[in-house]
Amino acid sequence: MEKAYDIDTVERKWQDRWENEQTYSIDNDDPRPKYYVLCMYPYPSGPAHMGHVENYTFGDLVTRFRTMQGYGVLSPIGFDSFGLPAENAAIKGGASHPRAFTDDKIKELRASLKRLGASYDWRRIIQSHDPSYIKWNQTIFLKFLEAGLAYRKNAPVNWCPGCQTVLANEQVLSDGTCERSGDVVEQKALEQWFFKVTAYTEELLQMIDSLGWADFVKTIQRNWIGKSEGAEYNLEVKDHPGKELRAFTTRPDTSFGMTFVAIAPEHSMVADLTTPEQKEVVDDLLARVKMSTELERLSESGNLDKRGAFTGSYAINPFNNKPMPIYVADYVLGGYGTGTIIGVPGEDQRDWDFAKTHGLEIIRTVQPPDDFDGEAYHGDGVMINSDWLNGLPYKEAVTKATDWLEEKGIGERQINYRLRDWLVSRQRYWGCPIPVIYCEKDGAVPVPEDQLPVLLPEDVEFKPTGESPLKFNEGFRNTTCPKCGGPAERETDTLDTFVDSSWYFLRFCDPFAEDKPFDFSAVQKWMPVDQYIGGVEHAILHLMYARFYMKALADLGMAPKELREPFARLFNQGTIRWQGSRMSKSKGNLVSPGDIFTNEGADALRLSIIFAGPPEDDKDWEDVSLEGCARYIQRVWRLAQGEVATGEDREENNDDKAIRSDAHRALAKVTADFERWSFNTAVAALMEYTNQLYKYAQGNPRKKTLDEAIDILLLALCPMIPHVTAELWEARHGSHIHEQAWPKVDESILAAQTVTLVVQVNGKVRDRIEVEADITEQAARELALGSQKIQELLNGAEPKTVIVRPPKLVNVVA
Ligand code: ANZ
Repeated sequence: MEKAYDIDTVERKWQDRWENEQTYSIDNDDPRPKYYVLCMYPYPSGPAHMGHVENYTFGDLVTRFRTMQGYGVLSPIGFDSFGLPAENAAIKGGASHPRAFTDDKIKELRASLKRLGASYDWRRIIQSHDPSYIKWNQTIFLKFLEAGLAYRKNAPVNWCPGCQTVLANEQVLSDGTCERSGDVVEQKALEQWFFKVTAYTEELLQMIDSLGWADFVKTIQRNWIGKSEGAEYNLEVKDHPGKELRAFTTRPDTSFGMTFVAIAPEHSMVADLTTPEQKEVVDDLLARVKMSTELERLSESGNLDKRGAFTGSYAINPFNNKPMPIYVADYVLGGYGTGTIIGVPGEDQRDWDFAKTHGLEIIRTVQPPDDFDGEAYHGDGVMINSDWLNGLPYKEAVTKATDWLEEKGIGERQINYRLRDWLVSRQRYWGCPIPVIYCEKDGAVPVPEDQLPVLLPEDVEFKPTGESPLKFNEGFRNTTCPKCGGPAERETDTLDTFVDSSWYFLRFCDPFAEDKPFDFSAVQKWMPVDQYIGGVEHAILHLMYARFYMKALADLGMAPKELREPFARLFNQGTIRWQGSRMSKSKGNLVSPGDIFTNEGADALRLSIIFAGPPEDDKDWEDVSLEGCARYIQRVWRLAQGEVATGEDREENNDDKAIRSDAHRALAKVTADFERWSFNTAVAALMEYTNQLYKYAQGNPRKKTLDEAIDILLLALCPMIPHVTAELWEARHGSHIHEQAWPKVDESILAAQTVTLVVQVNGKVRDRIEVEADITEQAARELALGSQKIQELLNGAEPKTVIVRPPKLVNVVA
């Protein structure tokens, strides 16, 4: 492809200029209406990959578009720079130190974001590992601690008996053994730090409705919170008066179908209920459960036979006073509900499977449709086999059964949530130190604020022991108690990196503040984020934690109290794949943006990704038409440089009117498409318009019309291809396109409801006429045949056939 201009030089020229002139820097007292665009700040893993390119291209498009619309746009960038990969690189010898590794990667990523043409307020850069960020991260931790939102408790961790240490999940192999010693990893309870997310469960749930997020993300959030309404009730243990189990169920109506009871392996009564004869099988099961993860336990596959053991005891079903065998079953979780379930195989599939393998009876209590068989029935229906509930629709039976439990004093209505508090401590080096000191006399003492930040020591042994490397650094660990001055030890765990990303969007509002995490007025000015952009992999944890932080900070008086939600609108882009699979170095299918920047250019790459499909869809690299987009940009160049035509000064004719109408229609469509994140259709509309414009230019264009039409094209394209449009605009006007206003659509043109009627002679387009959208067939024929151009072409001859398709086409066969 012959290049009309030197892409690399032009793009770099503008990138330097945007950086030097701080085109997208914005002050907090900017008078324009505010708009806050934020792409999830990246983990610095080296030069940008295609995922980054997509994410930051969309963000940049929105930034430039909103700026042209007259908003004062805050568009910051930073780096989520703590985390495992940097530490692992140091462990594996790929880097001298996590800090050196991280700083290098940041440099590389920063350079490629600049080379992509992404424009930020570079003054506002935040890095999670900067002392200034650590300081405020720790200050917030201490505020949480003071308010009871941070606390310490025993929690199960992976424990390797061979190495005598804690392992991260990543260090446990899929067969449940330690990656180093090969020993079977156990679950062991250790003291850990938590954030009390559950203090906000209901608000986190209620406010989901108010968010401008995709429905599926809202559903993921709702399911994660997992509110379920049901009942808890007591079941007496047979032959042990006074001994009771308590079960949680969302379907008390099914109680007459109960054929067993199951308790979690962690249930406090397991040993108590297990008879001597059953001790061996129960112990066996407990040993196996110790090795499995919660996910494995909840999965519906696997050998169910091995997953339950009879305790030898029975519980009395209060609904019919029949004895039910009590099992220990791994699919009952210790941390949910009461850790005891009623086994109702007729309506619950896992209970069905369990009953089948253990030879337990199955009694249906909701009448399934006639042809239904072979599995549990979850649908609607009326009650059967249920004594005084028979004949009721099941929903009414739920209420009646619950009322009965409450009247008899056997049970109560109960709401349960799946959401758990957030375990924030990590036995890792490359993270934010937890600012707590342990003293024999005073216990856990917060580090005084004037001693913050607590920074990481540099000289640390990274070799994995499973325990925090900080533990072995005497200089860091040993300190004095801030209260009594006696010898004390620092906390050696560090904070989960999700802590860092839970409030960085607030710090962006005021990264310059030295004496506080951020100024209230700055946050009041910019928050909430108007458009948040990021991958769907963050649909649960990051978004939930950030929402929790916002509420907690507001309640602690650290953020404006009316600010409850951080992200007003959220967009989750799809991923770019290679023949259906993930692009990765190990698969050798990585397409490097770096080469494309120098060959086809950042503009072509940006445009081709925008054009490849709806932004939310996954795309395959094969569908990205880089070459096509590069060629398109060359065409725009030739057109705007006057290589096709410059036009002449004359009165406006029908052709001019038609192209002007095309321009404003395209502009109206692009504006609307940008608003609704339909970027690919905006590109399609502009490409079609460019074709019309090219043809117009090749005819007999009028200078004034051609100029306006090209200007509209450049302005509409510039959020997507910012470099080439800036270069062309400068050549045409001597000014900076990124300081121009978004062009106004001439509403009178749209209001006229006219369309372009294309007149072809023998299949070739010979004329275009603006007509009313509701033109009749007869009128269209007369107009077309009466056109001066067509008359000249026909030169008096009678056309053979005239095909009329109002309002868009008349085809004359001569
Ligand atoms: C009988 C029943 C019949 C149930 C039926 C469901 C459907 P959600 O809705 O997610 O809250 N359950 C209770 N505690 C459990 C635990 N600790 N571990 C595993 N499962 C537990 O789920 C509540 C339902 O999950 C409860 O209602 C119980 O099964 C089970 F047609 O009781 B159900």
